[in-house]
Formats: sequence, C-alpha cells, structure tokens
Amino acid sequence: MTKGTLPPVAGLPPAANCRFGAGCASGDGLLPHGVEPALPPEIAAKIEDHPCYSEQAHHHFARMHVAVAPACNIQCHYCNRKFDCAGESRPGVVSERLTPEQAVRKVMAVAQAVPALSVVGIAGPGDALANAEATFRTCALVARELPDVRLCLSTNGLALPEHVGAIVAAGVQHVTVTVNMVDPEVGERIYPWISLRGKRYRGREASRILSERQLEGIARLAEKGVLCKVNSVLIPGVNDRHLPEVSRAVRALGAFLHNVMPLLSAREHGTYYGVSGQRGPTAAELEAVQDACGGARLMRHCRQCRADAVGLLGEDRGPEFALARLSGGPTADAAPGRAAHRTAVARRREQLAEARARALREVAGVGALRIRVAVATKGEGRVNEHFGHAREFQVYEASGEGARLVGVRRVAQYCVGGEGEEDALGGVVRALSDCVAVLASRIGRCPRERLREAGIEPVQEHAFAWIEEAVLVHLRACAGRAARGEAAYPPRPEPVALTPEGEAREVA
Ligand code: CLF
Ligand code: SF4
Repeated sequence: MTKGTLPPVAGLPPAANCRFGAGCASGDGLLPHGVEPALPPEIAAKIEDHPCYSEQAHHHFARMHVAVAPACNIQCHYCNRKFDCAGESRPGVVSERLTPEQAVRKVMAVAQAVPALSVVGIAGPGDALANAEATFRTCALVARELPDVRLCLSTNGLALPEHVGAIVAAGVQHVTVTVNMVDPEVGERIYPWISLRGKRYRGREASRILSERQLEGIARLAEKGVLCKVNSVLIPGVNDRHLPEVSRAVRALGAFLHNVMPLLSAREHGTYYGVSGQRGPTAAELEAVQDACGGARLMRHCRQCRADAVGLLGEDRGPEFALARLSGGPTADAAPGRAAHRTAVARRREQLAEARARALREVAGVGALRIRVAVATKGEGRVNEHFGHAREFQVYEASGEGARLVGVRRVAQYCVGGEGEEDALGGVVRALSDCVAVLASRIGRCPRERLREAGIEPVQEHAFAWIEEAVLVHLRACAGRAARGEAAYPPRPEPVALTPEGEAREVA
C-alpha cells in the first residue's frame, strides 16, 4: 500500500465502504458532486439555473409551480384526484387551483419576493397537457411578464405528440414526462385506464398506447431541442427490475435526464396502491435502482414537490403567496433583482470551484476510504442550517475522487418552538444511520449525545463552509485518525432499512 492510503474500513455498513469497486469512476459514469459531464455550451446554458436539471443549480435557484391543470387523462394506481399529481408531486391537497390570470398574478408576487426564482413550472395537480388551453395561456402570460424566467412543464405524455409544436411555440425548453414502464405487461399493473380522444382504454392496451405516445413525444421533443427529463416512480415488485430498461429506452430517444423517485404510498392517501398495501421502496432499494439506471445524468436531488410549491427545492413558501394574501396593486420590475442574484451566484460558483480544487488536493492520499456524511443546508451550497431546524439532510459520499450527492433524506424537524421533539430526533438518527457524521451550523447538546450513541459524529466546525469542501475536509480528518491507528469514525451499530423519508421499515 502506498504511504497515506487506507483500505476500506471493516465493520462499516456496506454503504459507508466503497459500493462501486473499480467501476466507480469509469463504468457507470457517476461523477463527483459539482462535476457536470461536459455539455455543449447551449445545453449547459439551458440548465445552469434550472434547479431540477442541474444539481449544482438547486443550491442557488428557486422554482415555482402554478396549479392551473386540474384534469387528467389517465389513471395511475398511485394517484387520488384529491391530491397533487404523484408523478411530479408529493401527495397533498393543492391549496388553491388557479386560472391563468390568477397564476400570473401569483408569479409576479413571487418574482418580487424571491430573486432566486428562475423557473415557473406547471406540474398539475392533474396533467399539464390534459389542460392544454390553460397551460399554454399561462405560459404566454408568464413569458410576456417575465421573459428571463424559464418555463417548465410536466406531463404523463399521453397528449404529448400533438402538443410538441405548441410547446416549442410557447418557448418551453424543459419538459418532464413520467414514464414508469415501456412494457405494457408492467404497465397494466400501474394504469387501470387511459382516455384518448373521447375513448377509454383499459388493461394492457391502455399501457401500450400510453407507452407508444410517451416515447414518440420524447423523441419529438429531442428533435426540436427541448430538454426532456423523464421521471419514473419506483414501485417495488412492479417496475423495480424494469426501470433500467426504461432508462435505456428513453435515453436512446434523447431524454436528457432520468429521475427515479420513490412511490409514496399510505392508506390515508386513498390511492389504489395505498389501500391495497403496496409499499414504497426503502432508501437502499431506491439507491440500488438509481445505480442500476446509471448514467451521468441521473437526478438524485428531487423533492417530489407539490403542484403549488414555491422556493428552493426542499423549501415550500407556497402559503406566503396564497391569492388572498396578494396585494393586487402594481408590482415593480423585479428583473434587476434576478440579474443581481445571477451575478452573485456566478461569484459563489467561482469560490466553490476554488474550494473544491483545494479540498481535492487535501484528500489525494486517502486511498480507498469512502464515507457518507449528512449535511444540513438551507442553500447557497453551504453548511448553514441548524441541526434542529433541518427538515431534510443531504447525504454525500466522499472519497479521494471528490464528494457527490447520493440522496436527500426528509425528516421531521427536531426543534419546534425552541423545544426538542424526542420522536423527531429518533427519526433523524434512523434516517442518517448509514452516515458516519452529520455536518450542521449548530447542533444542540442533546442531539450531539444521541448522534454519538448512534455512531454518527456531530460536526459543527464547518459552519458556513462550502458543503463539498467541508465533506472532504471531514474525510481527510477520518483518514488522519486511521493513519494514527485510531478509529476513523465512531463504531457503527447495525443499519436499519429506511424509507426514503427516513422511517425505519421491516423488510422481508
Ligand atoms: Fe417543476 Fe418539475 Fe419543472 Fe422542476 S419540479 S415542473 S422539472 S420546475 Fe424538480 Fe420537484 Fe422533482 Fe419535479 S424537484 S418534483 S423534478
Ligand atoms: Fe394522477 Fe398525475 Fe397519474 Fe394523472 S398522471 S393520474 S394526475 S399521478
């Protein structure tokens, strides 16, 4: 072994040691966080401020959804019409459905208050293209008022082929298509029916038609230069083994990005799957399928947002902009604020690139050591959230090659109204059970003790540092301890199987 290199550490849960072996850097195309695969400049320009299409951008830019699309033309077994479109949204009632005119009023109000706003999306609560008139009118109104803000649509794809021309004409450059199967035998376990040109189709035929039209639509979008993201809902036992084939098929047609999301299923949602007991995947199952789908452009930072979400991903400021709270008066031009924000982000990105390069030099000698670290952040790419205020943790995998985001774990907030919630703390500890450390700007005494008991090192010394740099500096510290013959990190209890929301789950 070369001086300064370390073997994988025995006794760690598999996730904390190298899971990728020699293929990590080459075979599956996984890249360290912050390193986008080389893209043609015109594509890079299209994603640099889109928080969903670029993982880097999600630290700095906000999206808002306008709920102008209530109807749907298909039925998914994971959807209940009372709830947001589960293909793009976390189940939860949309607070208010909007007309295009109301939507643009809301967009103007958000633009005033949120200079980070870069994208306006239509993602339900039904299907954007099953409500084509309202969708395209909204696009036209938003484009007229805020020409520097991107337009984004989400659709199940059934009505996509005949709307590609309208999408291009509306100036929409980003379209998400939810594709859960390319095999109608799989599809008939997901879709009971579709409705096309006034006729209802059921069973395998419904899925065959849906799949053909989804794939045709994706190919046409690619031909027209519209960036297409494919969302797939991972349904254990239904399409888990099938999704790599979906990934290959949609990429072959020109899809830019694949986003594999966990099925959110609970009896109280009133969905077919919820009522029939179909479970969602564990965090490990989700990650395994994401890895199997591979490819450099696999989205791992999706938050399954509501169809009326506002703010950075992971933040929902929607209630602040309810119609009843809008003043209705004229609004000032917010474009200079957005331009200033973009300039500030460009500066931050330069600083981040310097910090990344510095940190990579620091970890050059850590050998095969590979760890997982959870980070509390509220944006800007920094460790800048208190442990007790975090409602999610970003999980990074760090090695000598760099740091990359592997997932986001949602948790119940531990500190509410100044009081620590014991149950919530237990949930956070379980959700982070595959991590050797948690980095936050501040961690209280109680959670520090509890984290240590669970073998997770509480780390506050990187408060306000760049995330990547902080994660890599922590890796270096672990390596240094091991080089001195000490434990690289606290002893690890047995990991538990977790849902992607951080709940422990029995797995047969
Ligand atoms: Fe919205 Fe979707 Fe556009 Fe993003 S969300 S319409 S592409 S602007 Fe993003 Fe939210 Fe995940 Fe969607 S995090 S659910 S992928
Ligand atoms: Fe529900 Fe969306 Fe499926 Fe339509 S496409 S049934 S709104 S999840």
